[in-house]
Amino acid sequence: MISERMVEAINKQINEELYSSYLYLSMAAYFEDLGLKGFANWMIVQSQEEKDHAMKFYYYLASQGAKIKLYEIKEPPSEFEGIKSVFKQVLKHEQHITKKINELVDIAEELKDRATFNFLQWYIDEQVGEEENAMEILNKLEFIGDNKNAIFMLDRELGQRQYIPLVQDKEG
Ligand code: OFO
Repeated sequence: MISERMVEAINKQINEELYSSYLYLSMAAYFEDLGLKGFANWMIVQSQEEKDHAMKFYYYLASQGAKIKLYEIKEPPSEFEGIKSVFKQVLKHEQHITKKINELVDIAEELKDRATFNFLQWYIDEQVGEEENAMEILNKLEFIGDNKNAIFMLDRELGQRQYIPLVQDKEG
C-alpha cells in the first residue's frame, strides 16, 4: 500500500506538472504575440505533454486508491526577454523538474516503495528527453544569433511538432 508521505509528494508533483503546462502556454502566447507561429506551436505541444505528465501521476494515485489533491497553480511569467531567454528558462525549468523527480525517487527508495520506484522510471527517462530538447533548440539559437532568415527557418521547423497523446494506463 502506498504511504501518505509518497501520496503527498506525488500530489505536489501533479501541481509542478500543471504549472509546467501553464508556463509553456504562457510562452506560447508570447510567441503568438511576436508572430512566431512555429515557436508558439512547439510550446503548445509542450504544454499539452505536461498536462499528460500530470494525468499520468493522477491515474497512478487513482490506481492505488490514494487521495488526489489539487493545489493552486501559481501565475506564470508573461513577459520574456527574447527567444533565447525563453529557451534558457525552459532548460532551467526542466532541470528543476528533473530534481523534483529525483526527489520522488529518493522518497520511494527510502520507503522501499518498489511499485512507485518502478513507476517513476518513465519520468526519469522523460526528463532526459526534456532537457535534451531544450538544449538542442538553445544550441541552434546560439548558432543563429540575430539572423532573421534562420529564425524563420527554425520557426517553420518547430511548427512541424505534433502532439501525440500519451497512452494513459487508467486501470492501474
Ligand atoms: Fe513534465 O516534463 Fe517538462 O516539465
